[in-house]
Amino acid sequence: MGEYQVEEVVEFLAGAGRVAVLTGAGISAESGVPTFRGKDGLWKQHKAETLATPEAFERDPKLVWEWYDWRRGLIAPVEPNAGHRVIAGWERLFGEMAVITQNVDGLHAKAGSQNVVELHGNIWKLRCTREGTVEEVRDNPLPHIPPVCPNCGSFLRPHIVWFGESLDPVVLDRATDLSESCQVMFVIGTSAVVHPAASLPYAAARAGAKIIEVNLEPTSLTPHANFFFPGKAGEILPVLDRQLREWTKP
Ligand code: BV8
Repeated sequence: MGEYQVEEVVEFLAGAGRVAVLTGAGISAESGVPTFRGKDGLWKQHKAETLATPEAFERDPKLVWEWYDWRRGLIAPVEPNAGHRVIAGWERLFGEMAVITQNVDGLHAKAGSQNVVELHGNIWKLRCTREGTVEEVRDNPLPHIPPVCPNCGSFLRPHIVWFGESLDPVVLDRATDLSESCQVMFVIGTSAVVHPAASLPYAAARAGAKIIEVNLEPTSLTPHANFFFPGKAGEILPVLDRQLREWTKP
């Protein structure tokens, strides 16, 4: 990691009051959660359009639930990694700090982050397709596939935003406000291809924020970032954190 870059970033971060962190599947990769578009990505085994869409659920709720139940089983034993933990610690380091995540695995909260905006929902939450009620259900595996609402008997669906579905406007507004009011936005572990999440760093930059990207490889966002740290989030974030705490030591 370029030492000069770290110095520059730390110096800038030390003065930042409002920091936003946008994360994607890459922040959970070192915890063992497969990413979506990597070489062994989740979409490889299944085409997103065959599973993560309302049409797929309409057509075959059992198949869609088998995929989500399998993913819940993958995620259940998983622990947050050093990257999640550094981000959680930054809530006590910066004046205002928020995590905006595309991930549905709940690992930021498990690592201790309190201020988390889940753009695409949460794999542990189920929503009644008729009443719209949302419950957290941790059963793993689910006793019945597809699960049905105990109140009205309608199918329950994952409380997750599928392709072709709009994000919850309240959630998107909050994420947009955080992006447009921060002085620094970290963009960590995302291929930056899924909208509207991928547009948030541009909104932040337009509002004057510095963009710091951490990813194994460059993305379409990289040319627009002020700093790019190539490598694993679980290795890079602890180094940045140590230097930052050194720098800001009273
Ligand atoms: C919507 C839930 C209005 C499912 C997901 C504008 C332009 C272009 C397209 C569109 C647009 N507006 C809408 C669209 C269509 C679509 C879209 O964006 N398609 C893309 C693919 C082109 N968007 C939508 O449909 C959205 N809805 O806009 O509503 C509307 C309505 C109707 C018609 C049109 C518009 C809804 C999007 C939400 C979809 N749901 N997830 C589930 O999880 O089961 S998206 C899915 O992709 C996941 O949530 C995931 O988080 C997200 C993004 O992927 P990433 O997180 O970035 O993961 P990925 O594997 O791709 O990349 C991992 C990265 O990490 C890589 O870069 C890798 O290098 C890096 N990495 C790996 N290891 C590490 C690492 N980095 C650091 N350290 C490591 N160790």
